[in-house]
Amino acid sequence: MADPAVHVFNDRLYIYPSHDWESGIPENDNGDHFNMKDYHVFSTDDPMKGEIVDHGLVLTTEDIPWAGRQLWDCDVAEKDGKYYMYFPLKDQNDIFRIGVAISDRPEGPFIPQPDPMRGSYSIDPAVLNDGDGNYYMYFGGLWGGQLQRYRDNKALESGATFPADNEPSIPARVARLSADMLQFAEEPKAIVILDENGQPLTAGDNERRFFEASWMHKYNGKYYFSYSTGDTHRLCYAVGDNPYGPFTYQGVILTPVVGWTTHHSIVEYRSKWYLFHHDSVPSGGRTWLRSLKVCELEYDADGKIVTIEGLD
Ligand code: FUB
Repeated sequence: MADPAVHVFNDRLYIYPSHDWESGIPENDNGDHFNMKDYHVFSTDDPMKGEIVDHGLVLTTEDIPWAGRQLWDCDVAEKDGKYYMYFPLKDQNDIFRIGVAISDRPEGPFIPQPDPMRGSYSIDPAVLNDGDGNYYMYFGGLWGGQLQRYRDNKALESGATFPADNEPSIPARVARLSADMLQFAEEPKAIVILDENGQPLTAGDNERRFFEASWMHKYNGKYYFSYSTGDTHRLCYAVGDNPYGPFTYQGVILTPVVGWTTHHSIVEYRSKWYLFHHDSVPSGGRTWLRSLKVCELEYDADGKIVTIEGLD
């Protein structure tokens, strides 16, 4: 399992990972080897030492009418007693879109909507419940995640375009969700990450710029946007005053792990903070066969996250 999205529902931790398997597809920069086709849900009341319950198969591509291939990182949000699973999946034209599936229970099974979200694109949806009735989706991913194919929420006629190294990097996106949780309530906006001089991170700043795997959590009233730097294999974060940003770069949460991808979620449970992530140690480094990990996460007195060593 990989790409854990973790939330507390009814005082229990629910883990929504991707489900890796050995499909035999050769590895390439488009991530074709991540050929996942279903999800399981897990739960526990003690992430470090407790029993982890596997709630079984909760959604498969066979149930999704518009499915092409590659069910990547999902997330789940609760509203008014219903649970909404957001998942990226390539449609039958091999374009990533984001779909929604609904359940009455956090452990599923989830019933998919007949069509993807209108205007959705790219991968890795992560949803913040801001606690005031508003829910925000953060999404996007470069290379195989296709984010480089879009500008201003429109597909580029020229196909993929990457900025020059000294230009602002391609940003993640955020959009508030509609009251029924099924669509964007507004045009997605760019997540701007500023450096220590108040300038947007540049495309050439590979060790700090956004690549994929958005996550958002709140700590002491601040908004912590965290993400993977992809080809430099770090989990980094930036802090802002509101769900849209801008966010100012703060540092590294997790140094590189075994395996190409790095992906995470951060959650508070029973007064402790946890980092969930994955690596490819149990599969002997096969980057498409990942396993979940969890450790405690600490903040210093200034609210900075203490960096965790990925190879520990
Ligand atoms: O699991 C497939 C992709 O790999 C995810 O969507 C990315 O975040 C990376 O972990």
